[in-house]
Amino acid sequence: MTMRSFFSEDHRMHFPQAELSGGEFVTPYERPSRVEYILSRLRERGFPAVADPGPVDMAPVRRLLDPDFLNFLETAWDAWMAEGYTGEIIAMAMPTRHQPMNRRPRAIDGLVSYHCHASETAITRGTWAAALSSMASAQAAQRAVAAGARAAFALCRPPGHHATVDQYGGYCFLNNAAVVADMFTAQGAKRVAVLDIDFHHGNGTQQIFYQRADVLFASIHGDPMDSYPYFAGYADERGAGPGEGANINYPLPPGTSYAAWSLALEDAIARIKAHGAEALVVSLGVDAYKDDPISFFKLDSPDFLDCGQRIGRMGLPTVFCMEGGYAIDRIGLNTVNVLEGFANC
Ligand code: 5XA
Ligand code: ZN
Repeated sequence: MTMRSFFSEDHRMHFPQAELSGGEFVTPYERPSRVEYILSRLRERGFPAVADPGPVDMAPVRRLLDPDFLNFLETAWDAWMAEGYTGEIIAMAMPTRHQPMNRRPRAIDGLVSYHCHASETAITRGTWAAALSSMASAQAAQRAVAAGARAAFALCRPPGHHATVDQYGGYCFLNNAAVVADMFTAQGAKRVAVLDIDFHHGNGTQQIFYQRADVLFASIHGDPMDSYPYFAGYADERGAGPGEGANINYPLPPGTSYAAWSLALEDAIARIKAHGAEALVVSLGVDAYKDDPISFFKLDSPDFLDCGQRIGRMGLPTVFCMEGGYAIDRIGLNTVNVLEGFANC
């Protein structure tokens, strides 16, 4: 197995104690131990030792994301502490319809709400550092592929695909996959594709590229009528302006089997080929697994091998960015199955 993986221990700096779920505070599903299962499975299956990514390159991040948002993420904890608060940062009032949505408040509580779209996601003292380290892994994987590797795996934590140009939520702060795709185009690729196979719609990635023709975004996910993020991910969201037709959503119902899921994957693959993508970024979540505690598809572990093979047969230079997956004792197996299927096809 020759695929290289990048990973930073600094992910540990983000470990909220609580997630608001079903009206209760629970230990977050998105927790540091997730990566241990992936690391040990990579070792067991003979992947090369994971490499530390080195420092983040802020230029590609700043090129794509809102400067006020970046400043907010960097300074939110100190501002929260200065207010005298002692708990973790949790957003309470979000900008919504029927009121002007674009005013940016001064108070830290208001800023948190302005920059957040889902209150399950807490910010802690180390969140910014961890988000940067996650981005650093994604960038290191991109550099490896840009330098000629067929593929690389970024073991990103926290994940990224729900983060928009200026909002966090769904456990995501910085959109790793989007920055990687934009790095490819900035380096000269005319056309790139992002394929999101996480159970949840990649609403952040969709938003970032919605008006762009050069980056195709395809996402296979739980129907937002029934699942987070609820307000994006519908089939009629096809992109806008120059990006019209370059956004493809496959919302699928509860109980979806691999037979049905893989039909959507084949369609997405055909669209990526038709787009003429020169590089591929895969938002690799494995929460489509049948026993995932917060999802409702029925994929089984061998299905992830097959999925990896189908993606690999596209023959594109590929960066995998880790996203979700919460059946923790299977997250390693399912993730590495995708990578191994890809590598062995
Ligand atoms: O891919 N996104 C996730 O796995 C997070 C979903 C959070 C739902 N509250
Ligand atoms: Zn997910």
